Amino acid sequence: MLRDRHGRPVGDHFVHHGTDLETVWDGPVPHLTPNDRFFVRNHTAPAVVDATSWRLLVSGDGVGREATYSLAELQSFTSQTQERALECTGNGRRLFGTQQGHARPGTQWGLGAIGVARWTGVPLGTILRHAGLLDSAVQVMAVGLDEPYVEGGVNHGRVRRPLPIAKALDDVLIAWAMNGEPLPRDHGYPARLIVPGWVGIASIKWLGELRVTTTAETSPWNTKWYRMHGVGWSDANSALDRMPVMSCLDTVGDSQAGAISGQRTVLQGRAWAGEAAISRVEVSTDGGRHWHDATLVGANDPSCWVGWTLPWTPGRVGRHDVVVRATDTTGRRQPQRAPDNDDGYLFSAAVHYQVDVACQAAG
Ligand SMILES: Nc1nc2c(c(=O)[nH]1)N[C@H]1C(S)=C(S)[C@@H](COP(=O)(O)O)O[C@H]1N2
Ligand SMILES: [Mo]
Repeated sequence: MLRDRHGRPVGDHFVHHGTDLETVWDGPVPHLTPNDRFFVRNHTAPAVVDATSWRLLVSGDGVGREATYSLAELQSFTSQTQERALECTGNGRRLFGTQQGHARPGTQWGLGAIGVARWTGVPLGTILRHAGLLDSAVQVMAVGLDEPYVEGGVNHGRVRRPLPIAKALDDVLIAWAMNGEPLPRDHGYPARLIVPGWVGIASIKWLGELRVTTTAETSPWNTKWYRMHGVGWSDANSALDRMPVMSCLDTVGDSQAGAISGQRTVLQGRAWAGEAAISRVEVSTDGGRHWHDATLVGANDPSCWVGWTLPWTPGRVGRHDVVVRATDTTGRRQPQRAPDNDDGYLFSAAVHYQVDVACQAAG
């Protein structure tokens, strides 16, 4: 079997960006993303963890006592299984260049740095309370077991990011299973956080420690990266937590491009919105002059994605500028332009697709 320089099989339906893998679909997109098609974003190499000797350490001045948990101990608490999306903060970064004319450095993701899985685990709040969470605790620093991240000769330490206590106690899971299987190594075996609706970096993989504190601590992953930098951004408005509302077109009829003039076809896609659900998807086939309401298809749960469809009978042959935009249940609607920022985070603009309508083939 052919393998790339990171030891992964090639020809595996992913777009390879160095250590990162982007999901690509060439047809209808299933509601649940299979584990072997789920995007991968690794700062270094996946940690190699022996699950039998692995222990999760809960530490810090925000808990009554330091505690450790084996995988079997975590699994002895009442577990939950939740369908949740996981999306990289840089999802759609390539579009800052292709659609807005300001290419931004970093992994040039299209819209394939998101997936939805059924995650099984124990609520983070259950474990924090079991460890004697104090009322005065303000945050949890989740620390990964992958190798310290070194960039430009600077060692930034282990991948870690603080989570405010309110979110930690709300709907965060310490997950050990993904779509009914143990977490694959690339996705954080044996356990990771799942922080629904928030920037992907919050969902720390290969979880090693939860440092609970009564004062706010920072890490480079919420000061240097995963924060808006550039013109118009300041300390007051640049912190990142919830993901924006977003939508995409997946198929036109049976293919990704091309329909037949005069014949009815169907446009299909998905929409998602961080912690929210979707209230509306609109589609334009004339570059945004006229909009049509699409029909939402299937489950429409918060922190997940929903399908949409719209029948379409092209009125002419040639290139069409198809645009999709969604509105979420909190009233956020995708803008025409995503707010620019140096690192190309949170691309949220309505996406334009070129759809070529060919003449009907002769008999
Ligand atoms: N320990 C650790 N956790 C991590 C990362 C990492 O490199 N190391 N990457 C983060 C980022 S940026 C994202 S988008 C998600 C990706 O999760 P996935 O690879 O399972 O799709 O994991 C997050 N958790
Ligand atoms: Mo990410």
